[in-house]
Amino acid sequence: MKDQAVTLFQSEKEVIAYAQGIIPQLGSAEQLICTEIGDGNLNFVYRVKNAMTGASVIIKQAGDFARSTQDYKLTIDRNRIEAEVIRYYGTLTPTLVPKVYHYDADKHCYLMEDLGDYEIFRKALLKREINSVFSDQIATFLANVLLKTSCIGMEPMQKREMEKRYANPELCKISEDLVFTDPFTDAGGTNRVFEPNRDYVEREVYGDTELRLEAAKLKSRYLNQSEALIHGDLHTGSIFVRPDSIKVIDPEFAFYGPAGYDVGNVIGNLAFAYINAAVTMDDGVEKKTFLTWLNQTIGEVIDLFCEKFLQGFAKEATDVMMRTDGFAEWYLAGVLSDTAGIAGLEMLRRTVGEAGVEEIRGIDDVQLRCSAERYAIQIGKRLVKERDVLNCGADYRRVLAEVLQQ
Ligand code: SR1
Ligand code: MG
Repeated sequence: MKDQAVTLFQSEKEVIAYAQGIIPQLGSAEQLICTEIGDGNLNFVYRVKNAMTGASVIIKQAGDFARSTQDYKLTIDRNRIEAEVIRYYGTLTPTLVPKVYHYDADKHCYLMEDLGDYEIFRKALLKREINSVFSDQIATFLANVLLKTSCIGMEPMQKREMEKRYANPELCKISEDLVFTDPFTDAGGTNRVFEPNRDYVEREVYGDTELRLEAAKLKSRYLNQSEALIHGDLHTGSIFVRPDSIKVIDPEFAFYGPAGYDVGNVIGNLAFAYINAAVTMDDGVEKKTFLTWLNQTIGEVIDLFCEKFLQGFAKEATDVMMRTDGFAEWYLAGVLSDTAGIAGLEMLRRTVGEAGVEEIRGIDDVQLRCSAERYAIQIGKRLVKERDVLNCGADYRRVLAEVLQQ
């Protein structure tokens, strides 16, 4: 991708004029209100809404730097990848992603459906909202995407074309550093270790040579295992929820990588919600109900994913060799090993690394935050080290229960 001039929208008025030009049905410019609603690390997100009719659209624009840090100069091509991948996922699971209306390479932005009646899952979990469709719908999304973009559901020639189209080296470099390297080396001193836990982190993370070796093996899988068009950053901030529906957003880190990366990110981030609730909620019925649901949900995501993956495999696999008895189970075992390993790495990196999560960094009480971090580190280490024997939902629930002693 050649260098391209990067000019961000300069005012809300400019965004309104732009949106109105692309979608005149929104109404006249005087009726439109624009609000910047981006709360992520990288992009600018605008909602343009007609105050009278309620018609609205979301515009997501990529700049050439991260909002959260100047450490990463970023390609704006990630905006193309994101828009195209949402559209592609939409052909596989139409109800589980937003509709993309328009992509504009010159303005490095795209326009999509406003999911105004949804909320970010991380926020819903922090409000202790129970969602009874999440596990089933995310498992459907994962099984569909991870099968249908892989060598099982796609012809090799098409898959190789897709690998080129979505190579995404700059965004992968961020994950190579933040997920697989810095949490174990603190190279560049960019980790954000909570001072009261520094000795603990130095002993349990930096000082654990077995953990470092397993993280290195997982890094080589990330670099070499071109299995499926993965989302690449499927944490609970990349999922919108409503009581009856979920939508996956933000696949700007998408590339052909190990399928277990996405499943692992979902699990790791659900575990953060679990730890936060376990540590900060007052004992009582609400806490018990929420933790029971979350614990079941973690197990269900794994078990439903396996079920749907194997069902889908039977329908999708056409290659004579891949239809060999035992192949589907062998392939799934590899995905599950990566799932546990990545869930563990996500927990470690979001605790000690540069990019944290609100469930940990938002805990004000020093003692409670220390406890939450230690739980996350211990769960993370076990998931990484025991990844080859964590094969079903009950295995994850057991690890959670053993570490939190609940
Ligand atoms: C510099 S980007 C930091 C983090 O935010 C994104 O959502 C990814 O998780 C990345 O690691
Ligand atoms: Mg994101």
